[in-house]
Amino acid sequence: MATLAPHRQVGDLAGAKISLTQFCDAAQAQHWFDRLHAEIPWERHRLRLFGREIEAPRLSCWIGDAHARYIYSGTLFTPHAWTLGLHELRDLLFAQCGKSYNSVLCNLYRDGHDSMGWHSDDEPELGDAPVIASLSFGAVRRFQLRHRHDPDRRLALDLPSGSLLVMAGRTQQNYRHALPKTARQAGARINLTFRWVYPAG
Ligand SMILES: O=C(O)CCC(=O)C(=O)O
Ligand SMILES: [Mn+2]
Repeated sequence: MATLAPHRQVGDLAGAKISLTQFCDAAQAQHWFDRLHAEIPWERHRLRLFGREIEAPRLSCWIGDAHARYIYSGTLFTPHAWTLGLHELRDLLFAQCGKSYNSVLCNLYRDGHDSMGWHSDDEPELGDAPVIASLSFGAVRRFQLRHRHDPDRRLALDLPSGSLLVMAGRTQQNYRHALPKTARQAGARINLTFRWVYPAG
């Protein structure tokens, strides 16, 4: 796997452990995009934000082993069963990175208006130092990361189709990340964040 250069890196990213590599080539990425677009039962998730319920600005689906229940934005998600394609990708990630995952949050950004706000994936069921593997297929979108307290520690990466971003170590404790809207013309993009969820209790 080739290592891609970060698009822009500002300041010192101490306390974050991030790597960006190419998972597959452009033709394979297009194949995965088409297959996952058709195969995943996309849903409109409702999120709780500052006491109000809003519709998430993207389509999503929580998929995983039956016990991999996950509370996200104040809502408990019981996983859908693995699709064949996602199961295959889970096995490929294990072969390439040696990491096992029991769940994946799938997001479909239909165009540049769809987005994800600033957050950390720091729910207790992910453990202290989760290793989150994020695969992107389709339109290139900018991913931003910034330290919780130090504005000089931030990073912006344009994530190409077929890329694999891994966030590990104390990244979630120390940083937040986001996928902002873009005014530029953008086609659809699928992002998969593979996670290991510890069973409740
Ligand atoms: O779409 C992305 O690249 C980020 C997705 C993300 O942060 C998440 O699913 O928690
Ligand atoms: Mn996230």
